[in-house]
Amino acid sequence: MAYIGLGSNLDHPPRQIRNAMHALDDLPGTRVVEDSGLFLSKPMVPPAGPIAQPDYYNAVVKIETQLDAYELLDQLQHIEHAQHRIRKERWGPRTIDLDILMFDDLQMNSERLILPHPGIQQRNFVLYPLRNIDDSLEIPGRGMLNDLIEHCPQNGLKYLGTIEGYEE
Ligand code: A4P
Ligand code: MG
Repeated sequence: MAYIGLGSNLDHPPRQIRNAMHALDDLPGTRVVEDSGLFLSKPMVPPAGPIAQPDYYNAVVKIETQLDAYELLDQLQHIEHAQHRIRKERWGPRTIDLDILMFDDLQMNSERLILPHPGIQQRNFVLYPLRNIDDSLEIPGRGMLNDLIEHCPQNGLKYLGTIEGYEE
C-alpha cells in the first residue's frame, strides 16, 4: 500500500490531477483504491522567500501496487514527463508533481528516495487530504496523522469536491 501526493498549479490543474490519477491506475500491477478529493492550497513559501505563482490544486491517492518503491518512483517520473512537466526552479510552478508520501511501513533515506516523504509534517495540503482517506493513519517514524495535523495550520486550504466531478 502506498500513498501518492499530487500537486499542480499550471495548465488546467484539476485536469492535470485527474489525468495523473488515471495514469497511476493504469500502471502495471497497480490500482488506485481511494482518493482524498481535490483541495485548493496556498503556495508553500520557500526558505528564500515567496515566489509569485498561482495557487495549487492538491490531492492524495492511496494505491495498491506490485511495483517496488524504486520502480514506482521511475513510473511517477514517466507520468510527470508525459504531462510535460518542465523542471525549472525548485519550489516554482509546475504542471504536475508526484511524490511518494509513504510506501508500506518503509523508512529509508537514499540518494533517490526518502520515505516517508520528508515534507509531510509541514504540508497541510498533504496531511488534510490524507485524513480524508484514513483518519487513524500512522506515519512511520513521525507519529499519528491526527497529532501532526494539530500542529499544522490549515492556512486557507479548501476542499473542492471529488476529483472526477470537479468542473473548471
Ligand atoms: N525524491 C526523494 N524522495 C522522494 C519521494 N518520497 N517521492 C527525489 C518523490 N521523489 C523523491 O524531486 C526531486 C527528487 O526528489 C527526485 O528526483 C527524487 O529522486 P522533483 O519533484 O523532481 O523536484 P522538485 O519539485 O524541485 O522537488 P520537490 O521536493 O518535489 O518539490 P516540493 O518540495 O514538493 O515542492 N505548494 C502547495 N500549496 N502545494 C504543492 O503541491 N509543491 C511544491 C513543490 C512547492 N509548493 C507547493 C507545492
Ligand atoms: Mg516531487
